[in-house]
Amino acid sequence: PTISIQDNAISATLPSGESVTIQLYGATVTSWKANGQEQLFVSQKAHLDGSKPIRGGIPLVFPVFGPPPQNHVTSPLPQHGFARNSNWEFLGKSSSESAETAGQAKADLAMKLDFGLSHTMLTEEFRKAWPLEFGLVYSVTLTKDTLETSLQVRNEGTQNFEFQVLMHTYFNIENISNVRVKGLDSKTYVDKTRNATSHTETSAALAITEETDRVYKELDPAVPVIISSADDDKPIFSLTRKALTDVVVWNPWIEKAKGMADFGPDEAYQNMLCVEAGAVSEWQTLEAGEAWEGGQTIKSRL
Ligand code: TA6
Repeated sequence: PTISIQDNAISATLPSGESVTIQLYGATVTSWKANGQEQLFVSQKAHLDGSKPIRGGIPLVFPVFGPPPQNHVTSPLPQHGFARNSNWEFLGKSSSESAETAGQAKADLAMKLDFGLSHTMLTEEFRKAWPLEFGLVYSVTLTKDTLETSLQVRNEGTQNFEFQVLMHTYFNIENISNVRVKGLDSKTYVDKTRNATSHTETSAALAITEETDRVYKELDPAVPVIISSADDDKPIFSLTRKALTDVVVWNPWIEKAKGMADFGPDEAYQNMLCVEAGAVSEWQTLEAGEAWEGGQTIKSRL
C-alpha cells in the first residue's frame, strides 16, 4: 500500500488498486475508488480551499446536526457544527493483514488512516462558540471492497457534555430514478420537507421522486441500509453501522440543487444520494474523562 501527502490531502492506495483520499480540511473523505470507479459524489462547484464545508464526499457532522437549537450550548455554532470546517491533523497509518479464516486465499489488506482534532486546534471563533475540552480521532479504513469511517469522541474536560454526530455521505449514483433505498420499512422518520412531522415508513424499497430530507430513527445498526438498483434489485451500496442508530436520507432535488451555489451542475441531483449514518435524534451525553465511538462500514458493488 502507498500513502501520499500533497496539498492538504492524504491518499492511500492498496496493491489491489482501491484508493481513498481525505482532505485535512474537515477530515473530509473526497474520493473512494473501487473497481476503477469513484464511489462518492463531489459537486463540481465544491470549495476545496477551506472557505466552506466541502459539498460532497463524507463531511463529518459534530457536535450538532442541522441548525443548532436555541438556548443550547451549541446555539452559536454553524449548521452541522465545526468538525467539517476545521483543519485536522494526520495522525498516521496502520495497515493490517486481516485474514479472518485460514482458508482465505489472500489476506485482506486493511489500510487505516487516523486524523485528529482537539479543542486546542479550533479557531478562536469555534472555541468561544463551544468552550468544551474534547479530543476527536477519526479513522478511515480501506479494504478491497469496503470503506469504514469511525469517530472516537473523548471528553477531556471536567464537565459532562452532550453531542450529536453524523457521517454525511454523498453516494455517487448513475441515476436517482433507478435506485431504491431498502431497510427502512416500518421505521419512524421525521420529514424535514413536511414541517418535521413524524411518519412511519411503509415502503420496503423507497424511491426518491422529489426533495427528500428524512431522519429515520432507532434502526438496528447491524441491519444494512441498502441503495439498490431498481432494475435488478441488486445492492449497489450496503451500509452497516456501529452505535449510530439514525439514518438520514437526503436529496435536494431540482429547486434546492439550483439554490445551492456550491452544488453543480444543477442536474447533478440525479447523480447523488445522501444516506447518512448518525446519532442525531437524541443527544449523546459524555461524562468527563469518558470516550464514545461510532462508525459506518460501506460495501460497494459499483
Ligand atoms: O443531511 C441533510 C441536511 O441536514 C439537509 O437538511 C441539508 O441542509 C443538508 O444536510 C446539507 O446541509 P449543508 O449545511 O451541507 O448545506
